[in-house]
Amino acid sequence: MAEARRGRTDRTPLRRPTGFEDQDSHRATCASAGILRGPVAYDESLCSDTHCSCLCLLHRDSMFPMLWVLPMLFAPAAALEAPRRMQAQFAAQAPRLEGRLTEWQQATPIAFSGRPLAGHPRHATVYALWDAANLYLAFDVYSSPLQAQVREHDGDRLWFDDGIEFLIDAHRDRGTAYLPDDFAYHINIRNTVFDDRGTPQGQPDKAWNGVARHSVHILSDHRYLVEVAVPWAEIGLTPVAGTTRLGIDLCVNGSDPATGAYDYFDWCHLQVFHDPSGFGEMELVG
Ligand SMILES: [Ca+2]
Repeated sequence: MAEARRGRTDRTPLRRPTGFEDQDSHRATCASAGILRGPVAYDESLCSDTHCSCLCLLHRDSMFPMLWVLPMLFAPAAALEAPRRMQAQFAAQAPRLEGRLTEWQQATPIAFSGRPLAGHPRHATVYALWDAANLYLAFDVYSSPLQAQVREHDGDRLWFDDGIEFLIDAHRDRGTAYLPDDFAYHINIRNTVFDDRGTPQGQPDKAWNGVARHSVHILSDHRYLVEVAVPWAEIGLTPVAGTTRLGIDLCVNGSDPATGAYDYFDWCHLQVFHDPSGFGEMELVG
């Protein structure tokens, strides 16, 4: 995933991929690690482009050891902000995941947006509900013309398809390591999933497969709805209104079918996605 909130000071330095010997393998390593996926991360010109943080690390260490420090010294106020917050409302009636937005009106939605992609505006509204069995999320997304290629579970490059992601830090540790209480779902508009969970070593493991229920409804050429029910047993918490809080980020991926241009936008403006220190917070209410 790619740029946003440059010069953050509220996190440890970007995770350095290891084992790369040239720029192509470096990019591949970043991609497989889920780091800095974005249009800039795959542009051949990026080795000299400060928009590509993964490649900047290469340059930072070898060529410009001081220049990259300066933006961090003058980080915008947003970098010092408290975590973003949202609420999940208790669901008097569980949503059926059948594409009915009316079932989500009991929630307090949040909205976030991205840069236009191929001239098309992009934004998302996310609804969160809960009951004793599940945490429920619904993503109502507007984007460029929709496309998706990946049909295999845990298929490579699924995040280049139109689709959504959410990442959860169940214990709200807000650490930089991606631990076993941290997990992520990527769901493209074919309703295909790439899911992973953290390990004791702090790395995402795509061999983990979750059991969340999910559905996708295409509402127009530019709009779709993804609904998800994540069991609390999978999250590893017993939900309590007014007490339970999760670390969470919400993301939308998209590629323009005419140009192939890719971009994402996320609620928390993460720079490294498998890094719970940048996640926002969700409180259960109701
Ligand atoms: Ca998996």
